[in-house]
Amino acid sequence: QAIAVLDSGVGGLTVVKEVMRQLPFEKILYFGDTARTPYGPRDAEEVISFTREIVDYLIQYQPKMIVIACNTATAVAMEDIRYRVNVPVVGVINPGARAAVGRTKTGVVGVIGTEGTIKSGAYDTALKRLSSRIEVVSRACPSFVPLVEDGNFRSIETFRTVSEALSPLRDPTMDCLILGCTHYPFLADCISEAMGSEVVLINSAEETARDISTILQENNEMSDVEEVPVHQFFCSGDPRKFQDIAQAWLGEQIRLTP
Ligand code: DGN
Repeated sequence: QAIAVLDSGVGGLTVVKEVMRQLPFEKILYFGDTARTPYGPRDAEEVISFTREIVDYLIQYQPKMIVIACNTATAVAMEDIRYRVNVPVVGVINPGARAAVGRTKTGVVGVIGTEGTIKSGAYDTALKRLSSRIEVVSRACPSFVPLVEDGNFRSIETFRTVSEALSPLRDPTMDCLILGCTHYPFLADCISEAMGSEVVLINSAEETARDISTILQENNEMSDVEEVPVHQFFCSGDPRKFQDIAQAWLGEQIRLTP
């Protein structure tokens, strides 16, 4: 049985990469909704309905777990999906919040994400639930996802766009910045350069993969075959573009099912 991972596009591959590293014998089924990306500007109802459709598709493969590797969908659709399926559902917001609370010394945590994620206030809630002394500074960065979906990670224009979007966030007391969109680790070099080396970037993938591992262990569902499986990828948009980005990011050939 596989772990099903979904996102609005290529962003969830940042979580896939970490699952492959921490849990190399687990088979992954990935769905990237590249035809309907970005989810960020869409209203909650629409994101919930897209997420349901993808989950209904993936569930046919009888996965042992669903990972919503999209902050926008986690923020608005996680509870709905939990009621809909009878396998564990893992999101990316609580793991990212936990990692930030563990790392910050000043207690001032930045959060960047899509408009949908920031508007939902899901990170504020998750961070404040973990620690009442955390001060949250957040900002929506709608220009980032299209850059990533176009494979435009390191150009001068990308750096300029990132730097401009982040300039209002610069705060000398902020020591952690949560990459509250799974697309953003693709832009980590530019984000880090724009924020300065004193700001630690929090990528929720590592912590999410740890949650996945804990749940599999608790349920006694870790793969018992010590062999690297062939993962399966689906996307709703341009297959070539998806494959190029996925292979470059994961550093290996992928099997994309049309
Ligand atoms: N990767 C998604 C997220 O983490 O929010 C959404 C990106 C998007 O569709 N705008």
